[in-house]
Amino acid sequence: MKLYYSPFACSLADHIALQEAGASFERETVDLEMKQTASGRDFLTVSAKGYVPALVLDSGETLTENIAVLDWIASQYPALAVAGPLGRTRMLEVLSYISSEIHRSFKPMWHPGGDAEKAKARTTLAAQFELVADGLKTDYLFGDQLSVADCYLFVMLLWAARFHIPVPASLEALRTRMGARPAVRIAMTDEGLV
Ligand SMILES: N[C@@H](CCC(=O)N[C@@H](CS)C(=O)NCC(=O)O)C(=O)O
Repeated sequence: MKLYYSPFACSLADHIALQEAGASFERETVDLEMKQTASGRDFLTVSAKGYVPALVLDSGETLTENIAVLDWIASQYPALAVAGPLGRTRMLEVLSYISSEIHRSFKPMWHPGGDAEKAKARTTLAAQFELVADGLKTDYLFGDQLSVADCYLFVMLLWAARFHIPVPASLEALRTRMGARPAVRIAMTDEGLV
C-alpha cells in the first residue's frame, strides 16, 4: 500500500498509525498547491479530491478521508482499535469530533490575514481542546493503549503548539507522551519534522 501525504498535514495521523501498526507501506509526498506528487504525477489522478491523506491499498483501491483511512487501519491492525461492544462506535465518535470540529476550526490559522477569524478560531479551539481533556482520564483517549484516535489528536496538538493555542495540561502530557514513542519519532523524522 502507499500513503500520499504532505509534511505536517493531517495525513501525519495516518502516517503515524501505519508506523505504529508496523505496516509495510510506501509513501510519497504531494505538493498540495500544484496537486503533483514527488514523482511528478498529477495527484488528481490518484484522488480527485486533491487532498491528503490518500491511501492506495494493495488491491488498487484508494481510500480518502482521515476518518475512513484511520478506521481502516484500526480494522486491519486491531492493536490500534478500541475494544469493547461500543469500541468502534466510540472511536468513530472521537474521530468525527476531531475531523469535523477541531480540524475544521484550524482552517483560518493556515491562511494569511483574517485576524478576526483567527481570534475566533483560537477561542473555539481552546474550548474544543478543553472538552476533549475533560473526557481524558487515562494515558491515551481510550485507556492505556494508543488507538488511531490518539494519532489524529496528536497532530491537532502539534498544530495547537505551532499556532500557540493553549491546551490543558493533560493534553500537553499526551502530546509529550506521543512524541516520545519510537514509531511517532520515525514518522516525524520521515516528514522532516524533527
Ligand atoms: N476531509 C478531509 C480533509 C483533508 C484535508 O483537509 N487535507 C489537507 C491537509 S491537512 C489538504 O490536503 N489540503 C489541500 C487542499 O485542500 O487543497 C479529511 O478529513 O481527510
